[in-house]
Parts: sequence; C-alpha cells; structure tokens
Amino acid sequence: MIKLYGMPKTRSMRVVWALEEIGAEYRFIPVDLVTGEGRTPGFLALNPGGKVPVLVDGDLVLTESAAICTYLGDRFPESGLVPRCGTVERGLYDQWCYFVMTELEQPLWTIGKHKFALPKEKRVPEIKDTAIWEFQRAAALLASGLGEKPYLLGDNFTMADLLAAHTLAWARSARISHNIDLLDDYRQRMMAREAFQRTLAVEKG
Ligand SMILES: N[C@@H](CCC(=O)N[C@@H](CS)C(=O)NCC(=O)O)C(=O)O
Repeated sequence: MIKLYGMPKTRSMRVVWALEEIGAEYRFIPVDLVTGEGRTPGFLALNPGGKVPVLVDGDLVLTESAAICTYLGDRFPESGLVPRCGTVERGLYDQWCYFVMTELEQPLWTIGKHKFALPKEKRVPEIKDTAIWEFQRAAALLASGLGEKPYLLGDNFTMADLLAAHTLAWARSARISHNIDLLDDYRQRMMAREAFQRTLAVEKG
C-alpha cells in the first residue's frame, strides 16, 4: 500500500488531497517535525533533506510535493487529474505546476524562511516587502491565466489547481493578500470539493 509521510498543515496536505481526489488506498504516517522526527536517522535515510512529504510506493521513494502529485495522476490515469504525456494539455499542466512552485510559492517560502525557518543569523527580515511584491505579481499572472475558466486548464480540475489552491490558502493563512476577488473565489471553489473536506478530516486525525 502507498505510504505518505507527512505532518498536518504542511505541504504534505497537497498529497493527502491528491490521494483523496484519486480515492487511492494509502497509509498516512505522521512525522512530527517540531520534536525532530524529521531529523532521525531512519527518516533521513528515506529523505536526506529531512522534509515532508515523502511518498513510498513499492520501491519508489519520492519527495517534492508537486512531483508526487504528478506521479500519482500518472499512476492512476483513470482519475483524469493529470493530462497524458505528450499532449498540449500536459504542456500547459506542467507550465502551471512549475509556475506555482517557482513563482507563486517561492516568495511565500522566502517570507517563511526569513521569519522562522532559517537560523536567526541568516534571516533578513527586510526581504518581506520585496517578497510580497513578487507574490502579488505572480498572483496577478495566475488570475489572468485562469481568466473566466473554472480551472487552470479549462473545464477539468487537475493537480495544477490543487497546487495553486493550496498555495493561495497558504498565503491567506500567512495574511499575505493579493487583493484579487477572482482568486479568492477560485480558492474557495477548489476547497469546497469533497476530497478537500476529507483531507481536512485526515489532517485532524
Ligand atoms: N519543495 C518541497 C518542500 C518541502 C518542505 O520544505 N517541507 C517542509 C514542511 S512544509 C519541511 O518538511 N520542513 C522541515 C525542514 O525543513 O526541516 C516540497 O514541495 O515538497
């Protein structure tokens, strides 16, 4: 059975949501990053980066939340959550996944790193204003890409929407606003999905 190592309210939530969308059988194995479980020799053997999520599927050990979501969509093609390789849709799907990871998420993570994640002596708190500006520029691009469509790729929900909605929710919980009603509406629609409601229940334990 697929195993997912994760911790509630982290990026592993993306993978719980992906698994719930697919309806795959899986076991959630909690890793308490606060008490140092991510730095134990056993966990470091699985992921030398000491981070969650980690997905184990047979002999495959996979890290990186976006890569895991895409892998799961490919592994369960009947879910229709990731377009088939070599298609126009797959090109656009990859574009949006990379955009979310490198443009939309990156400034949020920069703010987080300089607030709590980096060693104190490495933090540059003044970076926050620039990062907010970068986030707002990326959010505006996401909104124009979405336009009046229900989903980033058109009429069908894909893992790219899941990643985008999760990242928008991250911004909201960090009180970093983009002031774009279209994106608020989009995030709320994605999070009204039944699979997301089940995800919340799994995270609650
Ligand atoms: N790019 C990675 C980032 C993973 C990541 O940074 N996870 C955080 C939780 S959201 C973590 O495990 N941090 C623990 C640490 O850095 O020691 C992904 O998207 O999976």
